[in-house]
Amino acid sequence: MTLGAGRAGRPTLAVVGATGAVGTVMLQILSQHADIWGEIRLIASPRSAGRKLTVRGEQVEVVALSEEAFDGVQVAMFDVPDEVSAQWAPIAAAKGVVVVDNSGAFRMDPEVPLVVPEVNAHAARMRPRGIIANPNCTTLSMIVALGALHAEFGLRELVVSSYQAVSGAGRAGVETLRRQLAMVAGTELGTSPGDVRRAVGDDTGPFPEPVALNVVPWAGSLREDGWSSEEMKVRDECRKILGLSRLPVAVTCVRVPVVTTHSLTVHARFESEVTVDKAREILATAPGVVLFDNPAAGEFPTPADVVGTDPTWVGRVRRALDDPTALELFVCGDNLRKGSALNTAQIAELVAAEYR
Ligand code: 2RA
Repeated sequence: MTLGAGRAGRPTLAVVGATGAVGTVMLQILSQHADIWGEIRLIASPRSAGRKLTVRGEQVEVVALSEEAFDGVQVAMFDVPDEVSAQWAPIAAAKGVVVVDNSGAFRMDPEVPLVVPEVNAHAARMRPRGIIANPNCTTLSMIVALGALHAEFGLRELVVSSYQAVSGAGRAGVETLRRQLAMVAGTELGTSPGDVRRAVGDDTGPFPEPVALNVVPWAGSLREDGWSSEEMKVRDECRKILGLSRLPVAVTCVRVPVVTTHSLTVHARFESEVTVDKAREILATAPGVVLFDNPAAGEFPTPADVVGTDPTWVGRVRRALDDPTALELFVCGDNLRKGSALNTAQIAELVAAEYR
């Protein structure tokens, strides 16, 4: 590819998994953000090699994942399945590449920092394995707002329910919802037990139940005592990012018929009494957060309006009725932007700043 004028001497970035759902959003973000990179090399599985994708207004040919593909690369963002990251991130890191990994392979590794730049940017510099992990999208959809409140009030307990969009389950999740919506559109379904299930058939895609005209109290795979992997991720990741290793966290993850943007209800208990006014002031000024909270005017965040935007949107800010130390919030965040690609890009940009 041709380097644009003035890009010489800047760090080379590799995007591994460039053709996937998150990779596609990543290329948009790289095209929108300040142009800090030299070459941007696009890497994917051998079957995608040779495809041309547009980034920064230029056509770039995708190359196959191999050890040589990392030659001359300073920073690599990985948006690939856990097992691919587990194999290839250490290979890239051994060549001196700083890997920003968006899989679950390294998030809880004590030698791998789990970074949200607005909350714990400092952690990105301590990376003994040469790998920095990006949190899961459900954690990321709320943690910027929580981090700001924690810095002021001191978090003591978290109770969360998620309302997760189908794109969290990848392209297959989106295709499943769209297919099922087409099957139920214009019908009177949703009025008797099992009528939706019979209409959409046995193929429920990546979900255990129909997702159209429904909510499904499940995301991820089964862990001990009935918890889901997604619920455990939220708990473990919040603890690690906030540096609160014993924080009590209770999570229920639910899939809803929304294409993109995860929502969460949050009950957050703090060290001492809180006021809504102070909480609103913090949220209104926290970088990366938008306070959108005027219920009298029907104003609160919803996925339909938040999708495609970068910030964490917060509304319905209330003090708990029975606990003056706790707040209730409704939070929305685009799971493909801040929940994935954007946070990964922000971490990579932190690392790139070290090369200046
Ligand atoms: C989901 N959070 O929404 C997951 C994806 N990492 O299924």
